[in-house]
Amino acid sequence: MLKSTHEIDMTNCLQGNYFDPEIETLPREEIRRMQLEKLQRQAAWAFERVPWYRERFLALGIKPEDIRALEDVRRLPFTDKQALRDTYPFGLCAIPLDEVVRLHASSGTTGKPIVVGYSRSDLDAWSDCVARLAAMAGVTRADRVQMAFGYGMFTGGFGLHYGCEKLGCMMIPAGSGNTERHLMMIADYKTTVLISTPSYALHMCEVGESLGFDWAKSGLRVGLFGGEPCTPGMKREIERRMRIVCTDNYGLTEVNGPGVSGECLFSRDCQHIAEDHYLWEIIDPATNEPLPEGQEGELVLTPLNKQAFPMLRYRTHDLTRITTEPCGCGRTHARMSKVRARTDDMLIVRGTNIFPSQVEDVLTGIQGLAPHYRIVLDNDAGMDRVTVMVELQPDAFSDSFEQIDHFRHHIVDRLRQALLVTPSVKLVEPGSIERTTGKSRRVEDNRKKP
Ligand code: DLL
Repeated sequence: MLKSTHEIDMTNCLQGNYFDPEIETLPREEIRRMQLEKLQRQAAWAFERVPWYRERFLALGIKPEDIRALEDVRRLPFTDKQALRDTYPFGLCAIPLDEVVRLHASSGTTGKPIVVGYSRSDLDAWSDCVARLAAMAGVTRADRVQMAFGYGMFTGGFGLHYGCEKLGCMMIPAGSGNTERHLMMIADYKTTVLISTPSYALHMCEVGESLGFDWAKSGLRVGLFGGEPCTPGMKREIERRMRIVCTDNYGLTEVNGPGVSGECLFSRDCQHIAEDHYLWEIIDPATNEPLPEGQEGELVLTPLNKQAFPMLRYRTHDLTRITTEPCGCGRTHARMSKVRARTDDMLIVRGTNIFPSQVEDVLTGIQGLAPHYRIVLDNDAGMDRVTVMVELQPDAFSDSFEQIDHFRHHIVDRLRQALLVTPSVKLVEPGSIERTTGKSRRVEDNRKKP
């Protein structure tokens, strides 16, 4: 049976496939009432049990009782990665360590990882959030879900595993790597749902195609992708090649892991935030002031049910915008737009600010380019230089030097218009940019500091 993008079976994806309908369709005033109660409880919990928070409350001259309205969240202190580093490994823990039943960690770019612990009830709440996002993407208990994240300190593997298991799916814990074995399992076990980063899914497409794997004949129908940005171009590409519905889910270790938000099949470019578990704010990262609904800014999250490692106003550094407008799926929880950039991934090149997502937008809009690229920065010649290395699609390859060079100039022009900086462009052979089984690394900054 041939599946085309238009023939994708959406039966399970339509309205009604809720994990917890009562909570997911709660009127907004009731969501806010519930959030306030939980916020008051979390503030008191952190104040009473974590010296780091108590000190911050006292320094700000506030007490948990000062939280009388949801807007009072702004009176609470922010938490950031540095707080977790300063208190490494267990300084932010609010319960006796013998009640912590799991640890996860996220590797930072420098030094020690940040560590978070979970109580039994934290794990329960976490898997509810994940079961919900899977249901939103149309996954049901009839699905066979193949895991391509590693089972390790990264929250992706265990987090999505236990959530989908809670939904009642058949979990296939294949783990990361060994793409050929993944393909064999998809075929033999009639896997219907794949969990991975979007970049690994693209890599799977390539390996599959090189081995003659017939995606149309596979039973795969949904991708639960996350852990890194998925551009509209990547999404289209994966849907076309794997012939599946490609959905995106978002989360971060500090506030549990995956499960903060997930995509429903009505508003494909947004993700519903689990508002009974997370209070969100959008702030201007430069002034820390709140921004009006709909405006892009930094997402700040306060988990509302976290026992072991409570986090108040965690600065995610992720840029997004949020709407509370009703959604066609019937869910009332707010929706965040896809995270495309972080406040800290901005590159300053000769005084001009560049986001890697701007480069990606240009490249994915040009026919003949594969969605595999790398931005390399250096200052060997005394001045910042940007080189964009990008792969050609096999059918865009040409023996004519003039033709390739003309194409390259066209890409340089398009990048210059978007970035206001002129990069060098290197067109490289299909398959030559390193593939990863996890999150992809797009930027290589080799600039020497003065
Ligand atoms: O990546 C948790 C996760 C695992 C989410 C699997 C979804 C699926 P960390 O390793 O702590 O946790 O990285 C968190 O990754 O602040 C974002 O910058 C980025 N990120 C995660 N999911 C998405 C997404 C996990 N769907 C950091 N879109 C976050 C864009 C994402 N960025």
